[in-house]
Amino acid sequence: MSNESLANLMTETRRFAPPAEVVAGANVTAAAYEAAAEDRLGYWAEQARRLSWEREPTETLDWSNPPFAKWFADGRLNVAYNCVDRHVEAGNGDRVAIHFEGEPGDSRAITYAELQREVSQAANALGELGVATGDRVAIYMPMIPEAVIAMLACARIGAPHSVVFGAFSADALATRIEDADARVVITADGGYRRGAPSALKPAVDEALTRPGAANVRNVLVVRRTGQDIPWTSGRDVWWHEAVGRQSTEHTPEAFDAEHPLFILYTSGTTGKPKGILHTTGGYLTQVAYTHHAVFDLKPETDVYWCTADIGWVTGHSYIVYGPLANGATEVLYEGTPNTPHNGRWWEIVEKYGVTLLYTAPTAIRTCMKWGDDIPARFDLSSLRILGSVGEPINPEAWIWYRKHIGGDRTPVVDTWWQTETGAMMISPLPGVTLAKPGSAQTPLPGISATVVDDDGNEVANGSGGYLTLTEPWPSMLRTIWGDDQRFLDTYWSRFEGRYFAGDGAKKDEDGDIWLLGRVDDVMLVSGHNISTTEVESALVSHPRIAEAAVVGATDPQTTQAICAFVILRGGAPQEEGLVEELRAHVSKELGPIAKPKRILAVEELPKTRSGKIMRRLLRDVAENRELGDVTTLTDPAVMDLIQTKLPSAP
Ligand code: 6R9
Repeated sequence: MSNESLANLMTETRRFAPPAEVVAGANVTAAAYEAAAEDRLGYWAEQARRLSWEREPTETLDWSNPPFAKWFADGRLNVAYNCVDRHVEAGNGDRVAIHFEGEPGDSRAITYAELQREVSQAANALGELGVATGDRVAIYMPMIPEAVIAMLACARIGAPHSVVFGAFSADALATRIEDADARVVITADGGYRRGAPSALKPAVDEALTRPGAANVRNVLVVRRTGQDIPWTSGRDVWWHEAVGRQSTEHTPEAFDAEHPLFILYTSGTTGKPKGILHTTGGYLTQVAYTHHAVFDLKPETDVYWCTADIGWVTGHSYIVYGPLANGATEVLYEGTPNTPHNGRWWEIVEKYGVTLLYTAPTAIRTCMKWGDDIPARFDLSSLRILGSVGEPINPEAWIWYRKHIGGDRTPVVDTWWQTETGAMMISPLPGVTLAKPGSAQTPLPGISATVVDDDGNEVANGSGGYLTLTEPWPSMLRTIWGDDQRFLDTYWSRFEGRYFAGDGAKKDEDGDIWLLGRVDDVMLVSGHNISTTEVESALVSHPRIAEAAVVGATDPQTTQAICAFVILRGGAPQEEGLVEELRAHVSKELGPIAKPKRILAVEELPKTRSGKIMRRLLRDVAENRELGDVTTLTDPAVMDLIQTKLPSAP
């Protein structure tokens, strides 16, 4: 974005007031914004009191060595105690913490009292395997309760975990084990995906043949599928044996608020993955607070479900730490949304009476593609708040989500945040905000964010630029594991004294924030910077389009030409004249400058496991280049499919 700030093309005028019953009982009201504006640090100090501290902090923020922050530095606490034991001590041991639903249909309800026993056993087992405070543990698991238990057991003994997506390759796992210098790996024989057992353990075995993984002493293996797996005796240990025989009691030790809690790797577009480091007190404060505020959680009555994988930061913050710190009852689902049928998610909502649902735009658009009749077969009337995270949610997908899942009654909260921010940063509040489909709208109370131009000056309302965070926040990343310099270069060098998020954004006439996608994805067309998100949203607002991915491909006349890959609603066949109609539609919605030069109908788009479209691969296709790294794709075969669709001439 060097020539001109982002063009501000899209206008969306629909508005949705919060429902009266949510307003009436809201956990957080408009007064919170005022309180936080008046005394930001005081506000966070108050939120920290949601937690049980062994030693209450007297200091809120130490910003004496920016951007290396210390929050609540003289406080001491144990994360697992906060997420489990204190709820049992408060008399809620019989409350279900986790309703586990396996993909094959097996299910298991785990109360807080049971969770306490199992986490204690796992903590004892890790101790027996010689895992000491500060040692790193890699977790490579399917979406089963033991994954959550393993994370909490690590937190309990102060051993930072590094969770690696179960779908990542042995290579990706090896790099992450090596970078964090993990001592133990926790895994499973396999998990169920798409109706079949899918092995995990062989990838661990392969990863551990690499020299960088030489410090791994033990592999703790959960038996989930019962499939045959290779076994290295002396090194490999069964979970049910090593954990099963332990005492169900374990005394949690308190750690400093800045004790490392976890490392989570995020793969930028270039370079080796960055190990994002999160610590204890500030992180837990902000995940607990935001989950309470944005989902308006009532732990006695709500049933919460976040569909993310625990290998993604959303799983860390909003399956494990936020909801459990708040004593929530939540659903944990192992499998895919279409196994054994396209209505599986909605069946689960009906079965458990889910009231709060948190998912990603990619999933919503996939459900749009499958058709409105599928959710209509289930009773979704228990739902009261719907959340979205991971990508900008196109206004049409937002409307569909509210209407077909939320019965045209529930607020939709579009939550912007990152692995690096640890917790939600920009989001409506369900009992306060007049909602605008497609906008994350307002920094949460206590959060300071704005949109700036190339020179770092705040843009006027109605203009676009770069999203920056202007004040430190409790759950901020503390550094990149082992690479302080890269931490400074990546996030703190672009704008003096501010955190650069890497996202384009605009402020509308009311000052509300609209996210416009990664800055790397912004297109330059005849001197205008145009956001991929806006063109995609315009395409998705056409009744025939379920999903769209837009990239700028090098073009001799216009620098870049807009190239769109679209998935048709209800599938092919593609009617004659559709491409022209779509181009005209975008032109009408956004103006002629945003009209795609090429539009290609495809069956699938390349996505990461967290549901983000990998536009750089589509750019490779559009520019007839060899494909870059595809290892973080959910399904690398998608790229072959797309390439066979490519007509030889534009
Ligand atoms: C939580 C998570 C972070 C990037 C972020 C942005 C995109 C996430 C969004 C959103 C628009 C939202 N993103 N939520 N864009 N609206 N509500 O996704 O973390 O995997 O690190 O990705 O995702 O581009 O910078 P992470």
